[in-house]
Amino acid sequence: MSEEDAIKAELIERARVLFSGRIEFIKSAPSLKFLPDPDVPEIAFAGRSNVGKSSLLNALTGRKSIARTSVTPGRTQELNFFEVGDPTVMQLVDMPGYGFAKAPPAVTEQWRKLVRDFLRGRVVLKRVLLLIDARHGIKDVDNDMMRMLDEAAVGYRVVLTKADKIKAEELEKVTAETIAAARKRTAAYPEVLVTSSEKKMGIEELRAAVLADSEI
Ligand SMILES: Nc1nc2c(ncn2[C@@H]2O[C@H](COP(=O)(O)OP(=O)(O)O)[C@@H](O)[C@H]2O)c(=O)[nH]1
Ligand SMILES: [Mg+2]
Repeated sequence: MSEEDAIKAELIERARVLFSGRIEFIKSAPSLKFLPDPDVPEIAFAGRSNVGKSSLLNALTGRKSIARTSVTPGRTQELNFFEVGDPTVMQLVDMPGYGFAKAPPAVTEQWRKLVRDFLRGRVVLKRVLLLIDARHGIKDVDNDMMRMLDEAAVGYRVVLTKADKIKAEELEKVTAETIAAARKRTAAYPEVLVTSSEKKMGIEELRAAVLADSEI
């Protein structure tokens, strides 16, 4: 095994142990005044409603319902915080989904303010994982989100979800297109993670990335 592979294997194992241990829901914050104290590094998860964010959080933590998988997408407008580790070494933040077609303008505006203020003001925020449905690729609403992240200068990784839903050649194409789009962005990591919560694909790598990002 090369030294690089050994380092990677060590990180994957540490991440596996960490995420199989204590993970606890702390609170929902409907506005910034309800945020928990900024004591530990945070990694946030963002994406369109129905992108598979709750499922990915559940797969990441190996639990069935740490994050509720929704039947009515686009309803929650809160930031949900989860502590990881004992003692706590990081917090995961489940950000409210966006791009819900039926959302009234006032709800969209409230979402925008909450997310923008959080991204700009949260000093412990180490990275955002921006989830993109592999079937659809990057949409206008995702470009809006990427622009907000670039403007807030918050580093982010693009994560393709539901990779099991499309054929291998389609996945290859959407992955290449997504990498090309990420490379044009100022704050995006130049690689993408390809995942399926359903098939547990890419989950080890995702865990390792989250742990590594929390330690930067
Ligand atoms: N086939 C497949 N379906 C998925 C996957 N991840 C999520 N889904 C489904 O997509 C829908 C939305 O998932 P959810 O996690 O609630 O999305 P959220 O709104 O982004 O939190 C649900 O019906 C899930 O079962 C996946 O990796 N593969
Ligand atoms: Mg959800």
